Amino acid sequence: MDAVTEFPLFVVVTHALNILFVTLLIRSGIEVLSSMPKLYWSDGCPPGREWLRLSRDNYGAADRRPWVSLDEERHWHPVIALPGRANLGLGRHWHFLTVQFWVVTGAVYIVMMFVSGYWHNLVPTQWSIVPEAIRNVGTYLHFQLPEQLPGQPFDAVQKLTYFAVVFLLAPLQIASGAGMSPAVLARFPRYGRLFGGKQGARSIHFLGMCAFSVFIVVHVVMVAVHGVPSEFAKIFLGSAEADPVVATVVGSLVLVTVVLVHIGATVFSRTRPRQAQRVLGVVVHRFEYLLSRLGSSRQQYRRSDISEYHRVNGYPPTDDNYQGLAADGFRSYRLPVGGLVARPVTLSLPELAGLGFTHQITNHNCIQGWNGIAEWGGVPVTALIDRVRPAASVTHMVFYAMDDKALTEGRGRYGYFYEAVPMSIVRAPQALLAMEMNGAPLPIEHGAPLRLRLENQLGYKMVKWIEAIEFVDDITEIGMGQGGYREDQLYYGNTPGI
Ligand SMILES: Nc1nc2c(c(=O)[nH]1)N[C@H]1C(S)=C(S)[C@@H](COP(=O)(O)O)O[C@H]1N2
Ligand SMILES: [Mo]
Repeated sequence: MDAVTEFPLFVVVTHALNILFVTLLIRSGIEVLSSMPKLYWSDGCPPGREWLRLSRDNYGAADRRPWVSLDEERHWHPVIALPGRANLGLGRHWHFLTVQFWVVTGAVYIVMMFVSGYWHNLVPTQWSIVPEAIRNVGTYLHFQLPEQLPGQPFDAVQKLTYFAVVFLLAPLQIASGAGMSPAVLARFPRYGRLFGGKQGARSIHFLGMCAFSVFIVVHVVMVAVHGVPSEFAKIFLGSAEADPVVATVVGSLVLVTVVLVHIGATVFSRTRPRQAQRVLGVVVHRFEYLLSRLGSSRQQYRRSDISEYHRVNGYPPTDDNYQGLAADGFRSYRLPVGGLVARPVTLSLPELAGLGFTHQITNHNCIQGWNGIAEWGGVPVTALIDRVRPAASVTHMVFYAMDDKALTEGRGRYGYFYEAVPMSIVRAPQALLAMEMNGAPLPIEHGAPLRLRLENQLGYKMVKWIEAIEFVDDITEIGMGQGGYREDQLYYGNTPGI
C-alpha cells in the first residue's frame, strides 16, 4: 500500500514558522519563570509550600531578616533564557510579541487544514488507532520503523501525538496563559477557577511548556532516526521525492535562520534594552492596553478567600521624614493633588476618607508570578478625580512615592518610585486609594499611609507610600519617560493587563 509522501505548502510554511515561534516562547517563558522560580498549586503562594523550586534561596514566612519578592529573582543564562540574566521586562516583551504571531500562525494552519481536507491525517476517527499506536511504540523500542497508516503520511503514534499537540496542548497553553492575566482574572474570576486559580494556571502553563519541550526532543530524535535528508525533503520541501541534497541545504538554512534570530534577539535586548523595549512595545503595549480596557475588575472574593500570607515587594522608605510621619501614626500626613486640574487640593487622611470610603476583597498579581488575596479599604480614585476636576487634555494620573530606590533597592538603580496610569485605568471600577488592609490601617511594608489599588493590573502599577498625585497630559518628561519607575529601570510595559 502506498505511503503518502506529500505535504501541502501551508504545512511546510507554518511548520517552519512554528519552529521559530515555539522556541522563542520557551526561552522568553523561562526568563519569566526566572523572576520567581517557584511553583504553587494554591493561590497566595505561602513561602515554603511550593511544589517546585528551581533556586537555592529559601525565604520563609517567618524570616527575621526582611525580604521582598524581587530578592527571589534569579539570573539565568542567556542560552536558556531570552534575554537572560534577570530581564523580566524584556522577556515578557518577547513572550507577548511572539505569542501573537504564534496564535495567528496556528489559526491559519487550523483553517487551512479543514479547508484542504488535510485534517484526516491528524484527527483520529477510529478507536483502533489506540492499540495500533501502542504497538507502534513497541516497534520503535525495537529500533524498527512502524508502518504508516494507509494513505496517510504518519504512523498511528505520530498521528495521535500530533493531534494531542495541536488540539490539546497548544490550546491548553493559550488558555492557561490567559488564566494568569490580571485583566482576565479580574473580569472573569470564574475562568480563573477552571485552573484552580492563578497559581494553578501558572503551574499548568509550566507543565505544558515541559510537555512541549519533551515533544520537541523526541520529534527531533525521530527525524534523525528516520534519516535527515529524506525527512528534510518532506518537512522543508513538502515531498519525499525532492532532491535530498537540496532538502538538506534548505532545511539547514531554515534552522540556521532560526538560530540567528535567537542570537539577534538576545544580543539586541542585552545591548540596547531601551530600544528593544520601544520597538517591541509598539505591538506589546497596544496588546496590554487593550486587554486592560476589556477586562475591568468585577472581583468580589469572600473573607475566607483572604491569603494567610501576602508577599511584599519594595522596601519601605528609610528617610527621617517618613520615620517622623510613621511615628505619629501619619496624623501630619498631607496628600497634595495637582497638575492640570481646576481645583488642586491638599488632603489629610480623614479628609480623603471623607470623599467616600469603600472596601473590596481582591486578588493582587505581581509581575513576577505570585499573587495574594486581601481586603482593601479606601477611597475610589474617581471620587478624587471628581473633586479636583482634571482638564480635558489630561492623559495620565501620576503617583509619586516616598521610597528612594537608591537607598532601598540599590543594585545600581536610583530615583524615587512613581507610576503614571492612563485615565481609563484609574477611572475603572475598583481603582482605589487604600488606607486599610484586612481591616487594619495599612501596614508600613504594604504602603502606609496610602497606596494605589488597580485591580486589573500587575502589582508594580500600584504605588505604595504615595507622596503626591499629579494630573498630566505628557509623561515623556517624567523620570526616563517610559511611564513609571519599573518601566524606566526594568523595561516593563506601561499598562500591564497580562
Ligand atoms: N512606592 C512603591 N510602590 C510599589 C513598589 C515599590 O517598590 N515602591 N513595588 C510594587 C510592586 S512590584 C508590587 S508587586 C506591589 C507589592 O505590594 P505589596 O508589597 O503590598 O504586596 O507594590 C508595588 N508598589
Ligand atoms: Mo511586583
